[in-house]
Amino acid sequence: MISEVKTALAGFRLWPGALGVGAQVELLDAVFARLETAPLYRPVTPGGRPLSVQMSNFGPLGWVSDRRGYRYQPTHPQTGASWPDIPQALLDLWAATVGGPAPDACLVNLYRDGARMGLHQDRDEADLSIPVLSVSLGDAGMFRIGPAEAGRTLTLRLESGDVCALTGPARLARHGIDRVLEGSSRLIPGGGRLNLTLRRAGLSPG
Ligand code: MD6
Ligand code: FE
Repeated sequence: MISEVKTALAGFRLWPGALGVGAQVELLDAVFARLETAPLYRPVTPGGRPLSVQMSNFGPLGWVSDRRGYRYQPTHPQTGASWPDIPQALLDLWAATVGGPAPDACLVNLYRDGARMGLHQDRDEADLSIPVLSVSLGDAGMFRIGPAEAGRTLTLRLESGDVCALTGPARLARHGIDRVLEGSSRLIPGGGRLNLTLRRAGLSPG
C-alpha cells in the first residue's frame, strides 16, 4: 500500500511514489482516452492572457477560466459537451487517502514547452473544508507551497507517481509550479508533466 511521509507544513499531506509504473501507465491511458472527447485547451485569465498550462476536466464539474472569471461548470467551453467521467483509479485513490465526500471534479493540467503555474490558492470550491488531492505524472515539477497568508514557502520536487493533498490548515495554502524538469521522465509520449487534481467543487450531499 501507499505510505505517507511527514511534511513541514501542517495539513500538506504527501505520498511519494503512491502509484507504481504500471498504475501510472494505466492511469495515463485512461486520461488520454478521455482527452479525445474533452480536448486540452489553453484557458485565458480574466485579464485575457492565455495560461501556459493546457487544461481539461473530468467529472460532473470542471474548472474553467475566461474573461468572466474563474468557476466550475458542467461542460467543456469549446465543445459544449459534458466532461468525461473521472477514472475509477482516481476515485479509489481519493478513498484510500483523504476519503470523505467523493470528488465531483478532476482538473487536468498539462505542462509542455516551459509551462508553469504561478502561486495561487484553490478557493473556487463550495466547501473549503474538503481536501484537494493531486496526482503527478511524467516529468518532475518543482512545487512550491507556503501558508495562506504571507510566510516562508518550501519547495519540493514532485515526481511521476507522487500524490499530495491540501487538507485542513493547508487547504488554502499558496502553491504553484515554478518549473518542470524536461526530460526527467519517459512516461508521456512527447514529454511533459501531467497533473490531475481531484476536488469536491459543488456542495457535498447531506
Ligand atoms: C500542479 N497543482 O501540481 C499544480 N492544487 O501542477 C495544484 O495547483 C494543486 O498540487 C491543489 C492541491 C494540490 C495541488
Ligand atoms: Fe492548485
